[in-house]
Amino acid sequence: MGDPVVALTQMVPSLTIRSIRSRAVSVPMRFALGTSAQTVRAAPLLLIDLETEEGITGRTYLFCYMPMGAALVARVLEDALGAMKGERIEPAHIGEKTGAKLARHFRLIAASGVIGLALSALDVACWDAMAIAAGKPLVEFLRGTRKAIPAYNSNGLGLMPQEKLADEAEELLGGGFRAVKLRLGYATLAGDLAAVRAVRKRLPDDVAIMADYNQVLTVEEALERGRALESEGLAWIEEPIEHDDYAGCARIARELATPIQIGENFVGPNAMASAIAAQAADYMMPDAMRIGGVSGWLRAASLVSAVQIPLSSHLLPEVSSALLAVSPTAHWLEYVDWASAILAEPFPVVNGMVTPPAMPGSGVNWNEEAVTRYRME
Ligand code: SMN
Ligand code: MG
Repeated sequence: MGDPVVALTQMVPSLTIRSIRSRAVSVPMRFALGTSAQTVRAAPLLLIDLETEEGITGRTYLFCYMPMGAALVARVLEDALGAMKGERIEPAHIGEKTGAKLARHFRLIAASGVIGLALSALDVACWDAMAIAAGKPLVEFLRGTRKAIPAYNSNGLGLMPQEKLADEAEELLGGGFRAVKLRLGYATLAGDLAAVRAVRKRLPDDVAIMADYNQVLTVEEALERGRALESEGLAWIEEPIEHDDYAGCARIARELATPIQIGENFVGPNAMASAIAAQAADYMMPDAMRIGGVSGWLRAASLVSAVQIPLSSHLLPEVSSALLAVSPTAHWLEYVDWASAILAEPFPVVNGMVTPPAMPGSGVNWNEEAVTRYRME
């Protein structure tokens, strides 16, 4: 099997990296996200403009988890420009040359954490620029078609009192969603069960419910809670334990009938390869901004395709729609509306499905007025 990135050596006008501009915004969330780790009420986003000598700008945004994350990534981008300025952007070059050069630049400090986020974001911005230069939507530039992908509504449904949870779950079906994601990890197993049942009872039977523990359990707790949840019909149980305990995940996946989902914390396709080798999960859901951008995603998609593991996305729905459309085992797109307020073009959800944007590139451009309103200092 050839490298899926190198295989995409299409004819694109040559582009040369000139500068990187990044701006941090904090966008209020309509639904707070109360995870077992912490509650997020505003989305800290870093908006990235990669400018080329040829006048084409590649763009992407990065969800930075906490406001400080945006400042750190911005600092990494400044440093990365030193290694990237004057480099050409081409599919093969971005993976094999510019990407490799950047990886070498950051090797000693390690290309993970905020540095990994920055490198992934740069990769996405480069692919956006290339697709724009070719005059094609990203999905077509990747040799796919603009097909609709099923999306689940991942806004809200954080840890909260049951009555409020059921009301919110119902509200989240607006836009025609037929699936939602519930955060679990209440203090007790009874709390988790009550939350799942409150949502299940309120929603139509055919609406799928995913559940995310955000790594809060031990293996033993996960087995106990997982067994108790077995008859609740969850579509999957996500990150029950520490994300990189693949042996522990494998044990849970083996012992529970409910599918186990992991992947948002895979840093680069090698992490996914290790998880696959360990049979750590039934489903996988890398985040484009940790797996290595478009280049990393394409490699990851080809890894799971070889073993027929269903592939879902994590955050960044606009770009992920194009990535899932070219992934042979595409499963669910995680939809969050956090960037909607600062995007120039809406990213519509129709009957719970999303379609990769039609405009050249990934479809990400800024609503400058909103950017000014939400700018972080
Ligand atoms: C999540 C995403 C972003 C911030 C916090 C938690 C979560 C998910 O793990 O999968 O949506
Ligand atoms: Mg998750």
